[in-house]
Amino acid sequence: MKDLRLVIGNKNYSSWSLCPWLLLKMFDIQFEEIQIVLYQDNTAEKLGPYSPSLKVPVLLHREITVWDSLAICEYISEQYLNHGGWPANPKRRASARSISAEVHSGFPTLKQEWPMNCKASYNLTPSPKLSEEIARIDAIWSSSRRRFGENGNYLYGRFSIADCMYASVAISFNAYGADLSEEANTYMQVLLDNPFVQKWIALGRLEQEPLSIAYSSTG
Ligand SMILES: N[C@@H](CCC(=O)N[C@@H](CS)C(=O)NCC(=O)O)C(=O)O
Repeated sequence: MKDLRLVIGNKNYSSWSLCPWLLLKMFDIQFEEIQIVLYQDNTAEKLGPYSPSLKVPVLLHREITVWDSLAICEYISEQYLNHGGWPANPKRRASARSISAEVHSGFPTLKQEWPMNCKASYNLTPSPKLSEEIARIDAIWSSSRRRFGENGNYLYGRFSIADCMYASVAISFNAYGADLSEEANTYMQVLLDNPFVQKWIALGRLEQEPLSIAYSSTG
């Protein structure tokens, strides 16, 4: 058994599982992946031994359990990356933490109306509320790229936890056909071209669980 284990849900639907999974992959941290199929009759029973919240993701590190995507990313950054999961500069770090918290706690319409689905390919007109949320995310991406992105292609130049937190949004925007500014669209494409995001999408597409079950909860 590996020192570090990450419990995740269906790759096709579990947007929050993608965040710490991507961080671990990007920083080449070895871990064992435990996948639990969500929204089945026995899902709670299977999650019970691992997850106090009965949700995924959950990180198991020796006797320590960390649940909730952002808390897990923080823990990985602290324990394995010497805090390098965030930008080193305090101003950039504050911004990265703010936009990560914003997507973690916000954008309820996006999560409800355009949940991550690696198999989806639509061109949908968003509702007015969803359009507002898309515009806000577009502004976050464009402004971070413009102000802080000079040393690379990610929001703060080099890859950070903020990119992990927005990876599933890129998958949704691409899947449902969000109309973005050029800057935001370029960044979305950077996330979609990331080899580990591509791997996640490819594996998600192979999963067979029916949509009707997975759509019973936002994820
Ligand atoms: N705030 C939590 C949300 C976790 C969450 O809602 N996970 C979904 C899958 S992405 C889940 O476990 N759903 C199972 C359920 O609600 O029964 C996080 O960021 O980790």
